[in-house]
Amino acid sequence: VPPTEKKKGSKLFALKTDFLKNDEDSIQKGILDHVEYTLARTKYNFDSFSAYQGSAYTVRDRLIERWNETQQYYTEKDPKRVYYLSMEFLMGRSLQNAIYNMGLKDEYHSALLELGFELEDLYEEEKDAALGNGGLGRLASCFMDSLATLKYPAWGYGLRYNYGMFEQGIYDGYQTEVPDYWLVAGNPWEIERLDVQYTVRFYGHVTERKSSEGNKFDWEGGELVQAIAYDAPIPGYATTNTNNIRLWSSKPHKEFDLDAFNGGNYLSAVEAKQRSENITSVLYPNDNTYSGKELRLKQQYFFVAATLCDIIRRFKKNHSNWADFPNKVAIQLNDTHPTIGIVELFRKLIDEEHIQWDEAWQIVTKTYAYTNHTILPEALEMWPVSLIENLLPRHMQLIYGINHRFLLQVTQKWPGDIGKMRSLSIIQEGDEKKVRMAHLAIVGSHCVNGVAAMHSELVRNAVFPDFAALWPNKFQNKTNGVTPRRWIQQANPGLSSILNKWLKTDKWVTQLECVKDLKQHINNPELIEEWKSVKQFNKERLADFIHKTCGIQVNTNALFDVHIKRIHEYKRQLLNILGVIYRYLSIKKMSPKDRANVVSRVVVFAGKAAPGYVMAKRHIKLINSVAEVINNDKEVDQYLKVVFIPNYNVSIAQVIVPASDINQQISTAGTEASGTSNMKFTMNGSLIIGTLDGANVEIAEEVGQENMFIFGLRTHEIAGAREKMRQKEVVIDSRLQEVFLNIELGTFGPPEIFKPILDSLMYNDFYLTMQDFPLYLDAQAEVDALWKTQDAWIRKSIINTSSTYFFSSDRAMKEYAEEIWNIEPCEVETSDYRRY
Ligand code: GPU
Repeated sequence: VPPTEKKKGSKLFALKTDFLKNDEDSIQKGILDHVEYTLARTKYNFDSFSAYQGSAYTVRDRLIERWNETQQYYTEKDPKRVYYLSMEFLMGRSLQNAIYNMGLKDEYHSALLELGFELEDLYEEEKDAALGNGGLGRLASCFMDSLATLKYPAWGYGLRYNYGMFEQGIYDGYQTEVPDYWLVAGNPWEIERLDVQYTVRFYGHVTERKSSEGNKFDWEGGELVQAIAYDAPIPGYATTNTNNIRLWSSKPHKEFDLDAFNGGNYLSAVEAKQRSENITSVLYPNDNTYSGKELRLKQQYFFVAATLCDIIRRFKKNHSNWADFPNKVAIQLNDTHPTIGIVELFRKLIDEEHIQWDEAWQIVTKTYAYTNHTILPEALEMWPVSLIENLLPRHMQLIYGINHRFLLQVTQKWPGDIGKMRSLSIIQEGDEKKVRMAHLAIVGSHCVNGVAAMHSELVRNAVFPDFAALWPNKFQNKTNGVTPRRWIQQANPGLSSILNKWLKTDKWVTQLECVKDLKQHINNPELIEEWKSVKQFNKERLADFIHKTCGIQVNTNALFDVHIKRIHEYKRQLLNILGVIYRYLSIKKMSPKDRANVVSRVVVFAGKAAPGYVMAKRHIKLINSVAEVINNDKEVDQYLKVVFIPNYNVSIAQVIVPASDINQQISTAGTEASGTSNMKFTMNGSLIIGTLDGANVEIAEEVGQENMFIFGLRTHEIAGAREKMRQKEVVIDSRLQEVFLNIELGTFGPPEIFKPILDSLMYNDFYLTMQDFPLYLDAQAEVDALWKTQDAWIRKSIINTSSTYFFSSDRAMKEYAEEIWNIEPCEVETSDYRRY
């Protein structure tokens, strides 16, 4: 062919179907190539960690292909997209998830076996990505898995913290915190995008300029910081669709202050620039509490400023009419953390795009929706006006304007009612004026949702009743969900095989409603036997882990009683450990004959306390002190063991959840917004001992209360019970008195250590631990009774698993897509025939 006839790019087009092959040999070659050319090690001799890395890079290659195909396809089709803005993504490990979702488990298994490695062992080489605290961050990750699996055009946006959730150690029973510099081991799951960078401004001043079309405002000066994008591909299950989580990292901006450098102080000028990197240094380790630090506000603004630049750039590729923006873009705020993004979009529309106030505000509110994750007052974010004024002067002006117009609406609805104005205002008056971020989020969104039916009721009727009266249609419920891929298929292979066998299909992985059919076989002794042996296998796996990490030998025939979550007074680990003490004292007092009837238990705790949360840390110390005494008491050896597993994280949860017989969901009624571990446990056939709080209520509706152990005060009884407590009318249960007495007498170590805990109960038992204590013991007695009839227990366990359809994050994401975002699936028509 003469050169002139060669079409530009024709070679590239011909290559378009030339994807990496997924057979065993190609994968194996890929692994060896990465060991040699990416890791620069010899392929004739490498260790497990290198094998993990090599495997991860081959997976990454395949993810990148799919990612490119997906994004190209979305660009072509231009569907409405959803952007999930979250300060936290608690991803855990990625290798197993990606291999399973791409359907390449067998290929990887045999490719690695020939190289001398077990795929399952390599999973353990991976460090958890822990860019989140707890439920809220893990929810975001489950949602991302479901969005990709359901083929929704979705993006996650967040921050790439250099330090994730701290690593917890336990020394002398106390929690210690070690920074989690997770990137030191390298991160094959991220793609650095040096071509995607934006500049973010802080501080500075606003200049008003007169103009014929009204005055213009310029935000100038201050400090500039650079945001760099890092992408993590999110593969859907059994689909080419591969979405993206884009995380921002802060870097010094190239512009510098010449005077500072010329002033002869070069080193300190460099140092000043270097400080911009601090913004994305560390994840704030608070769960359900507001910390009020300026750096946190900087993180929030940095996050949304970069994200909006990116979203708008993508929108502008195909559109020039701003009225189309809400038809192409839905933005979901994961709690109030990214709420300043409402003002940022508004600022860009007004100051940069020169759109009129009312029209701009319409665009903003049609675009945003806000999810509330807690009603605990200490978690509600309220930034001092002075802080925002200084850091984001233009935003503060706009917030005043937004509030002014909003309060006009309030006056129209309730003329002359100053009280209503005061309580609804975005600005809280007082010695120090504050911006109520939840109010700003409600005013700036078209939809506000809670995360479980009961929680959404409380959001509407107890926390924001006036907003609900003003905008009754704005409030919705979207009960949380968790992904059955990670939490059944990957975490519990034994259960997966049972499901595949008895349902005669593996469709349940994406259509969890299939598990209902398991109920037909509930009385089949073969199923019951298989169920028992899978649970036994999982318990042995956990027992090994406990032995490795804590040096404690536990009896795998015992009932595994599990309480794993952040340590918080409202979650009441204290109620549990006080119950354990009572159990211990009872066994000690028993005759040998009575002891023969005792149900052996292994009580497992795990969870981190915020480093500044003194009381929660004391609860950890109490648990460990009690464990120490019990585990070293030969007399109770076969009946009771207490284990605190340190450094709880996603991958540890994947081992604990499938091994549990019962799980504790015992928050004071009305305090836990939803809970999501309750869903994971139920899927894995663990029975809940719990209060009617959060999603437990809906789990009880699906599973049936007779298949759980529900106890305790109800939400509507809480106010009365608190009043009773304040009036000192509570009679302390005699069994609890005995527990207190033993703590005070030093049975579990120097009593002064635990005095603050007992005092907190005696002077202000806000979470009503004492009033629920007798009811809790009754429920635990029921647990023991049922355990003695193993087949009845197993049947209830099967019923739990088979009733969990509703708690799949697939269901949750469909509801969000249809009822809030108005988006549709956009299935990639893959150009590679070999895939799906
Ligand atoms: N949650 Br607010 C967190 O994990 N961290 C937070 O800062 C806030 C809420 C949790 C809720 O406590 C839990 O009940 C809920 O299931 C979860 O968010 C996801 O909605």
